[in-house]
Amino acid sequence: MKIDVVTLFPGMVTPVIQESMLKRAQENGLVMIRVHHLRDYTWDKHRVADDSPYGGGAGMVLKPEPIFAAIDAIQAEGDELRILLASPQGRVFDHRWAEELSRERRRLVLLCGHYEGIDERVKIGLPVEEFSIGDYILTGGELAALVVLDSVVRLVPGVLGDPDSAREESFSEDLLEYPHYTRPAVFRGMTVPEVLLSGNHAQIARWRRQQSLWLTLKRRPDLLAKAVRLKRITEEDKKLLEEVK
Ligand code: JF5
Repeated sequence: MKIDVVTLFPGMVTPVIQESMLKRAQENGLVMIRVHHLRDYTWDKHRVADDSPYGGGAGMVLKPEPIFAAIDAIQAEGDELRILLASPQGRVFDHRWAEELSRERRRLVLLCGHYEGIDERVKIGLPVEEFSIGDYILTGGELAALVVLDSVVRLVPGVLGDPDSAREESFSEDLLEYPHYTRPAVFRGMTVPEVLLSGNHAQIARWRRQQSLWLTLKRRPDLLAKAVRLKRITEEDKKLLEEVK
């Protein structure tokens, strides 16, 4: 899978893709991530990619030419593109969308706006899909692009290297994760639940499912209601919940 990030601030993106899972995914040839500096697609003396808004007002707006030039340059390599633009006005990004993008055959381009925004002609003249990572305002699209990048790449087959975790994830879809523990068994007087030390795998699975259901009911009742509607909650699950209530 090929992913390109187009930004005026490559320094915000490059160190992140050089660490941890994103680094390994690239080393293993599962994804190719490239970062493009918008300034490299300017030709004026001072290489400016932004300008003040027509009609007045505070701040700067990203100019259309460098963005179109960057997209043209990526497209010239011959791949079909799917262009995503971070924006508070976009469709809310979620795990379903991440799964869909992880199966995308086209090259993904994450376009990062900055400052007050991006010249509207980018949205008119390029086939961009706007996505939002939530109801708050960021300084720029870089952090939002990294959120999408991370959540998509971890779903690319082979990246997590553990087919078990993907299967477990789909089983517990729409529920919050159960609590996790590692050594030591006692830390500052806090103990690990007995069942996790028992070696009884059926009991452990039951406890974890019960914890997930309970935590979801308490913290995210909207998610539990959805799981019930989608018939992802079994009669056994209902018994587990009654028991813990
Ligand atoms: C951005 C102009 C884009 O602020 C966001 C954002 C908030 N939720 N999801 C995305 O995007 C960055 C900032 C300014 C355009």
